[in-house]
Amino acid sequence: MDASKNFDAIVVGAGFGGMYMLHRLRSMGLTVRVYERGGGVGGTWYWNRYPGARCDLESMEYSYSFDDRLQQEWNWSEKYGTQPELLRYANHVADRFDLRRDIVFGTKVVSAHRDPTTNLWTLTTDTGGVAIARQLILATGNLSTPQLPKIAGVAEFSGRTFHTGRWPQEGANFSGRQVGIIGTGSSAVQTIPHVAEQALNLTVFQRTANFSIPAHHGPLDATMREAHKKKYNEIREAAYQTPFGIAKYGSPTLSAFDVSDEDRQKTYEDAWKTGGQALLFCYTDLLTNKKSNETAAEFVRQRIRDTVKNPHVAELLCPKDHPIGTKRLCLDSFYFETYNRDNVRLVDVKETPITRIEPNAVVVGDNVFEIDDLILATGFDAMTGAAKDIDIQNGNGESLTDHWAQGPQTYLGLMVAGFPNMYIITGPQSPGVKSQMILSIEHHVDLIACLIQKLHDENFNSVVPEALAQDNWVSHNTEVANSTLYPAAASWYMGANIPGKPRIFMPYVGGVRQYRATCQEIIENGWRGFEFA
Ligand code: N01
Repeated sequence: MDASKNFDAIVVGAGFGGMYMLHRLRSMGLTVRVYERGGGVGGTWYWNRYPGARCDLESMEYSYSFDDRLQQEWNWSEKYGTQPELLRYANHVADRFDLRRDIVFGTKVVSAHRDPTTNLWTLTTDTGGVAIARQLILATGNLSTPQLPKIAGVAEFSGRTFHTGRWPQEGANFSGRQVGIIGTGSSAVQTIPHVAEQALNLTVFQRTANFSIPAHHGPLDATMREAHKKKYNEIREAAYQTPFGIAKYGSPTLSAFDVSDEDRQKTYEDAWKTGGQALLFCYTDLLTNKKSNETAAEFVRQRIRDTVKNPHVAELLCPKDHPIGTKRLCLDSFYFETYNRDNVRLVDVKETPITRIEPNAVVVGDNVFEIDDLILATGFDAMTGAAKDIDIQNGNGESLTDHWAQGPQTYLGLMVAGFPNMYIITGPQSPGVKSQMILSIEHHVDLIACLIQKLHDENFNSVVPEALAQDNWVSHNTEVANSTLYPAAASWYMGANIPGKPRIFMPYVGGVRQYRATCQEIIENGWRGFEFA
């Protein structure tokens, strides 16, 4: 066997998860190969280059904590990291820890087959490469497989077509162009104000109105930044003690109905002025009690009506079919204001869906909207798309796609029963997407590293979750979700945005604090639910 093809571990993906996993495994003395489909590191921030792309969590929190010198020396320039700055950060980390020498870029992993006799995984790539390793780590991301809408004629559109999640590296200029955009999720909400400023005109095709809160971006005050750095360790630990892993948003103590209407209104107004996700953290029961939720939802609808001058357009932009926060709350900069521009029009495609796309137009019923460019802000096959895109076979006659036919099943979002030595960073049934992503990534990478270290230390060949432990965890995940309002929305959390995808609520919403405590308790009980062989 060619020695250069053999590694202790293979990591798929060089986003924030894959990068830290590589660093962590290498520091344990393991040989590691990382495959990355993109031409560089950064994952989400490599691909999502659409105008206005930014993180919706503040940069001082949305950053690595594993290396104190890194967090002390890096200076974020803005409150919310812009895509270019986040990508610079990813590249800085790659340089600083000399990560690139173990990453093969521009290469998609096509298959991963396990040999049950040797317990080794063999991977093949779209460039004809083959690599073998005992440990396989999927750092493939939760929002990395763009979803193209199944609309008649979309492939025959003769102008330029963009997907927000595959934006061209060289950018795009829309000056003098008639642009159409399909979708009004987080990506569209950030893209629309920027394109509207450039384009001759912009037509927004909206199926579902979304709640959005002003981000109030701005430069990061150097004094505040330095003060934050001084307390970094404290703040990072405080984040673990909150439901969503964000120190800034602690745990509320009052129900929305513990206070008077006036006090509640004042609290919402303050949260609106703060911007960001603050509004969702005003009361304990906003995501569990429909009536409480409605108080926050109506507050936001009223802000939309105050902002958008045309009452008909304002009403179309008011979300009424899902509780606020049950779809990812969008953060924007002048999104609703954009609808006051003369060159922007909103087309409701809920009542009458898009009929077809013609080479130079989008047709909705009897109306033909001529466009030169089409932007698809139509989202992703979230949480399972990227893993299922690889032909993963466990060597006992089962593929991951078969195993997940009724929806994803994992133990702690970390491993899958029947698939030994295969780990997922922030997989389904983990808090990942419902938390500060980098915090959850670091937690998972550390757990995976501990498991692998245990295999080495105790001369085990493999680790796999017990089927019963997995079943119980999946049921618990569903029970927790059903005790909230989350399942009330047809969201990507539910797989509802992909025709035919099983509807199962995928993220763990019991909170970061509870999740970490559960993991800790499992470890203290000899990694209960894991089988070592
Ligand atoms: O995707 P989405 P996204 N006809 O799935 C519409 C993260 N993120 O890329 O709701 C008409 O939310 C679809 O309509 P509907 C964040 O977690 C973070 O915007 O299905 N419309 C919806 O409006 C976010 O939640 C940041 O009825 C069609 C839109 O397309 C996640 O990524 C920034 C359609 C898709 O919205 C995904 O966000 C960006 C059709 N045939 C993203 N098909 C930040 O950190 C789809 N749609 C700030």
